[in-house]
This record gives sequence, C-alpha cells and structure tokens, in this order.
Amino acid sequence: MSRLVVVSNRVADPRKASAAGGLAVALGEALSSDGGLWFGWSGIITEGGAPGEGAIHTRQAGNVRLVTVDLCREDHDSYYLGYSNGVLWPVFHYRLDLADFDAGYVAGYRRVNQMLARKLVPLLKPDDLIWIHDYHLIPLAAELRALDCRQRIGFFLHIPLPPPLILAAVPQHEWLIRSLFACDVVGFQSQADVEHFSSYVGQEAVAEKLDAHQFRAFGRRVHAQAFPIGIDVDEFAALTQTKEARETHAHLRKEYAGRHLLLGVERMDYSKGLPQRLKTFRELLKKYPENIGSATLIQIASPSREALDTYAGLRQELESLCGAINGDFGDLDWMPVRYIHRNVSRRRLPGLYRAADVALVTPLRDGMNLVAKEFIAAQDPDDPGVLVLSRFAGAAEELREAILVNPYDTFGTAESIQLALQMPLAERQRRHQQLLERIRSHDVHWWREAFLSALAECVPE
Ligand code: GDG
Repeated sequence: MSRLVVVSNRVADPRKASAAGGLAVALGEALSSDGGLWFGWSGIITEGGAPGEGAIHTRQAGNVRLVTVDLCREDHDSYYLGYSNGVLWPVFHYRLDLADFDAGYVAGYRRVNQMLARKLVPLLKPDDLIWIHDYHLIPLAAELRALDCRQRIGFFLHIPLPPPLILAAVPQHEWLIRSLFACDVVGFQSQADVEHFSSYVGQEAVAEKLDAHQFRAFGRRVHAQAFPIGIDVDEFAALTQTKEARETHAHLRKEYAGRHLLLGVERMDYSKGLPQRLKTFRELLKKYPENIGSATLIQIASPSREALDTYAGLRQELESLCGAINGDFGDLDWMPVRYIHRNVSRRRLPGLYRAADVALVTPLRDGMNLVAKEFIAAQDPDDPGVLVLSRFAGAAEELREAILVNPYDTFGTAESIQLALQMPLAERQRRHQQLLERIRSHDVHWWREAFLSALAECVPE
C-alpha cells in the first residue's frame, strides 16, 4: 500500500483540523487513515535569512508526520505575496487589471518551489503517492522530476484555470503549463477548467488528446479531469446541532422574526463580488420598497491577505458602500446591512446559515465555492432557505437548482433575489432536496477517493 504525501502551501494538524474547515479535514482524514506525510510552508517568515533557504521543522500528529519549512522575508514577499497572490490569483480569476507582473516575483516563486523540492526529496519513499495542491506550487512537480523523483505525482488546482487568451497574459504561461505535464494526474474543479486546459494545450503546445482524459504534450502524457471538490455533508449538518450553532440560530430567528435575513459569508477578496453584491442589495431596496424595514443583509467578510494594497482598497470600498446604504435607507429601529470584517467562529457558522432565508453566493469568478455547499447542508429540510448562486462559481455546474445569477447585472440579480424571498415553501423544499442530493453524491470523501484512485491507477511514463 502506497503512502500518501500531501504538499500544500499551508499545513494543518489533522487532529485540530475541524477548526480550520473542510479541506484541512478532508486531507487530514486521507493522511490519518493509513499514516502519511504533510509537507509545506510553516507560516514562519524569518527576517534576514538567505533566499532559497529555510529551517525545516518536523513533528508527529498521530500517525501523520508534519514537515514544514520557514521562508525568509524576501522569499515570502516574492513567492507568496508577489507571484502567487499578485499574479496568479488575479489572472486566474480573470482580473488582468489587478495583476502586478513585476518581473522579480517569478524568480522568488521558482526559488521557493525548488527549495521545497530539495527538502522533500530526501523524505520520500519509492512507492509514495504525492498529491500537490494549488497555484502556489504549480512548478513543484517539475522541480521534483528534475531531482529524479519517479513517484506518481498528482496536482489539484483549487482556483479556476482561465481561457488561453487570458492565461497568455502571464509572461511565464508556457512554463506553468509545461510544469503540469510533469504530473501524472492534474485535477480541476469544473468541466469549464478542463476545457480551458484542453484548448490551451491544443493551441499552444500542439497537444494530442489520447482519450477523454489523456493528453500528450511536451514529451509526456497527463491525465486531466474535473474532480469538483465537496464538503463533508453529514459532519456539517451535525454542526447545526452544537450548542453554539443552536444559540446563534435561536438568537437570529428571534431578532428577525417576521423579517427576512439575507446572508453572505466569505474571505474579503475581490473575486467574491462584494461591491456588486452591496449595489445589488441597494437595488433590491429601491426596486422593491416592501423590503425597506424588513430585509437585512448580514455580510461576513473575514480578513484576508491584508498585506496587499488591492485588498486594503477593497475594504475601503466596502465600508463606504455599507455606510451609504445604511445612511440612505436605515432607520432608528432597522439597519439594512450588518457588515462584519472579522472571522466568525466555525462553530457558529452553521447556525447562521440555518437562520438565513436567502444566501447570496455571488462571486465574479470562483474555482468552486464551498460556502454554497455549506449553506445547503445546514438547512432545515422542512423550511429551507434559498441559494442565490453566481453562474461564475464552479459550483454552478453542479448546483443547477439554485437560483443562478449574473453578479455583474445588479438589476437582474436584484429581481432574482426578490424571487428567492417570495419563493413558496413547496418549491424551496423541492430545490433544497435536489441540491442536497447533489452535494451528497459528490462530497469531500468522493472527491478525495476519486482523485487518489485516478492517481493510484495511472501507469507512470
Ligand atoms: C478556495 C477557492 C474553492 C469564510 N469566512 C469565514 C469562514 N469561511 C470559510 C467558509 C468556507 C471557506 O472559508 C471558504 O471556502 P470557499 O470555497 O468559499 O472559498 P476560498 O477560501 O476562496 O477557497 C474556492 C476552495 O478553495 C476549495 O477548493 O472552493 O473556489 O477559491 O469553508 O465556511 N470560516 C470561519 N469564519 C469566517 O468568518 N470559521
């Protein structure tokens, strides 16, 4: 039986992962079931260290070995802030206008991936299955191969892959995609991402498509497929019954008795469409004045990547929009928007989801979006809330019974929200039941097993 080695930018203790959320739990479970290794950055930034060098830390968490590496300030700023979050994140979310193509960042990105490969190779066993996660580590498989690593390597991209013409704006686009061909299996969130991969390699690398999932280019064959990530539905539904969740639910239902509660939950990120959502909510109040005094939007925007200027600008824009809406429409006994720029405890979230009549999950672009799935799992099947979901979230490929919207169209989205607020109980129940079946059939366990089976079954070149 092969050992699993997970590599991701951040590493979590699987015994405490439930506090961190779904993905950490899923990866932790996969590692804990047979014992494995989880490798990544320690989260520690050292001042004055040498670029491309970092101290390594090892600790045992049950039967999982956690190995992490420190980054010096220069490496952190170019690899993490610069190239990963200043170039790849915006471009892969179609925001060329926000990308900072500073030529210096790529050198740091490559240097850190080379260092991680160098530190990982001595820890590997011949039959290991290596599973690399996300855009921070696209070149890692190629760096491992350069050090003669022969193990099977899988890579999963948690964010979208843009179409070729957008991807081509990254000066190193060919190098990035060529690096993916060092893997045996490449997983994407949605069929749209696979199609972008297929058209990119067809146009730019003259790839040969061998069958539904096999591509040959750059002298190697890769299996590329959509593995839409899910959540642990039963675990999340059970979380609605904890003391904190029940208290949150009871408190909100009491406070909003006879009124409507709309909810948005995300990291504060420009991909999530927060300004557009607030403008849509303002449109809803203008166009359907019966909501004035009776509909409240609770918007949680938990702090994220605050060291980047774009994120600071977004925060200012949101604060100004919330202030304007509350000033224009609010009254002594009612405020339309409750905006929370703090991290809400994971134990309270399920109660919050369950208390909401409508969830607004309206990103401008999103790899998948787990909030949409958490909202469905947390509902009371007898009286479920309605999911309003952006067609630009990967989740929209699966969650067809949500109300799908175009978040750029504030007018049209306001109309859809009004429909959601007025939806009869029988239709809410029917849609919820179908959505629940969908998230159950493709839950996080399915995701992990489907990916790892594809990796275990592939025949290395
Ligand atoms: C990336 C991709 C893809 C949010 N605010 C709070 C909080 N959260 C939790 C949610 C959810 C998670 O964070 C967010 O997951 P998403 O999937 O919605 O979005 P990203 O963080 O952008 O994740 C995305 C995902 O990777 C997995 O592949 O779906 O497309 O962008 O679990 O509940 N949790 C707590 N307090 C908060 O204030 N405790």
